[in-house]
Amino acid sequence: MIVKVVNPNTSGEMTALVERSARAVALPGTRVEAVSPVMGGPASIESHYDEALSVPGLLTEIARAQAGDPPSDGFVIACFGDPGLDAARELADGPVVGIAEAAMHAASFLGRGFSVVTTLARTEGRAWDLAERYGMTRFCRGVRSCEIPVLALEDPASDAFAAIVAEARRAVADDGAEAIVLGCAGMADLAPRMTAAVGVPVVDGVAAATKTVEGLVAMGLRKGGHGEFAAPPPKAYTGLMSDFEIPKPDIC
Ligand code: 5HY
Repeated sequence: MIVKVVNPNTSGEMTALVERSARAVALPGTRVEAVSPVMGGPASIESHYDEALSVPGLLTEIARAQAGDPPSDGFVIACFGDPGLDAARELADGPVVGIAEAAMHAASFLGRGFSVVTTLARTEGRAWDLAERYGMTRFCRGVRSCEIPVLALEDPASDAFAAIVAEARRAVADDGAEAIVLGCAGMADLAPRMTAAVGVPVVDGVAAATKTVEGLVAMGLRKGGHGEFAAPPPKAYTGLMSDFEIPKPDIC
């Protein structure tokens, strides 16, 4: 099977990191490929504006992989806001899983409650929105941030690890968290070291989403052809968006 991991920001370093994290947990027969949008997009996603403008690039990569030879069997959206998840599910035949969705569900199997530790405070609201959307608020004890910009996670001088560990320890002490959800794809490689440092399971959403997609594909499960996630209706798109036109199906 082929699992396509799409990092919706344009950081090549972060795309390589999420690919390593996904490949580290994939089964021997699973081919994992990670991409960033060829058409471009935000260097990192730290606001609603960034997130909204990362979606066209994300959807282009889903459509490209869907039409690939061979086509990808499933998709991971490797950004903690799970941007464009519903639109991607309309486009893709195979399962599409966001890293926030997968990490929260995985953490809910590991204890009575988890806390999310993310990058900037301004993204905390989005994490709460997703916890609500996924029915995870009864498990989510807290959403915390450590004011480390996404791209600073890649900079050893930023001391990001110490700051994230400190916030996770506060989540265990003050929120009563029995598991920690990492709130950014750029933290994917920190989970094992953080689990040792914090003393509770630390969940990397990239790994959790890769295993979830792999499991769904292995069970032969994919969306039905009807309902909310049916293919988008044919429609003209104009101007700079004309490439997103949904062609009428060939009825021959
Ligand atoms: C992410 N941003 O996972 C989110 C994290 C965040 O570029 N990749 C990003 O802070 O929202």
